[in-house]
Amino acid sequence: MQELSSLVERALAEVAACAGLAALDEARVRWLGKKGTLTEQLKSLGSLPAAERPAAGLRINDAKTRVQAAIEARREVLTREEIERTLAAGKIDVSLPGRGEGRGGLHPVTKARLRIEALFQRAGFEVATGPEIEDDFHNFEALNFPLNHPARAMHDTFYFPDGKLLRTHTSPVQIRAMLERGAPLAVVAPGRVYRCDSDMTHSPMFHQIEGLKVGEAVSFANMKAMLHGFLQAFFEQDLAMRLRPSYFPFTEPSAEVDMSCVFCGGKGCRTCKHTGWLEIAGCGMVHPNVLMASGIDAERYSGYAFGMGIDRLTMLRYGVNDLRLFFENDLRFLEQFRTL
Ligand code: 2NL
Repeated sequence: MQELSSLVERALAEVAACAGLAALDEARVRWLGKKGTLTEQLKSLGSLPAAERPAAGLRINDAKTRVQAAIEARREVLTREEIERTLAAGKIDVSLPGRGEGRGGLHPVTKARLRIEALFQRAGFEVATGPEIEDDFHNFEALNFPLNHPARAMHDTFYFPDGKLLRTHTSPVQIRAMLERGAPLAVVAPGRVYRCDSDMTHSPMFHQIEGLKVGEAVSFANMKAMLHGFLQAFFEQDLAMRLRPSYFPFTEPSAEVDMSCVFCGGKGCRTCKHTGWLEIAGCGMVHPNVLMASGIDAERYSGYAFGMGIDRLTMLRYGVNDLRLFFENDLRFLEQFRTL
């Protein structure tokens, strides 16, 4: 009896002295574990005379319960202390000054578009815009894509259930301009266009600018001079330009526009795949069917048209080598184009 109460005293003192949860658990094992001091006391009951066993058993169990309760109480205190410590370590001082607000700036694609628009405006073109959700007539039919024409497949189109579609080029804006204003006419149509295409160099949404000039004596030579002048102004350098025969349903004749590589000057490098040339636009004389579908007398008027990708022009002008940078809106990237 004397021995048991002094054991309990020692156990309670040890528990009270435990400074951490690990130490407390060690104390628990030492006193109440399988081979713990109090457990051993219970095991030694067998050596007592049978008459004394029930009373002794009760006392030992009472001792275990007291030690157990002390351990639980201590565990609660230590746990709370640990939570307080964790909270204090992770404390956020909400009165600290912030990192500052970024000043923002125009996206490089926007900067390039505005530059392109300004150059064409200086050459007498008006800027026209139109809806991104279009119908088959303005996106295809008026542009001389007959129904089931294979060229429609070239334009991996996003369709809505009602038959409407996301425009695959900004040509429909120019069709609308011709229908609304008639000839003569000179417009550029910049904007977002959509094609079901996505990889390292193709985004399903990209930016295009198309141009259209319709008048009584608008020629292929006029188009060639205007495109060459535009490219030299946009890149602020003397550039060679060449036209290669091509095919579009909405122009005849049609051509691809190449310019001498802005990085190597035509000597050959990675950007131009060692050809010295960069493919930069498509162009041609507006097909008479397109003029007629747009309410313009194709006997009296002729026109040229062209289209180019703004994203690619932006990459070449600012030396951006990865299209994905345009879509991440990483301020460290965008900051490099800030001019203010
Ligand atoms: C390209 C080729 C081109 C046109 C777009 C056009 C518009 C009308 C009538 C006739 Cl309303 N043509 N646009 C003409 C030739 C080429 O774009 O490679 N674009 C990125």
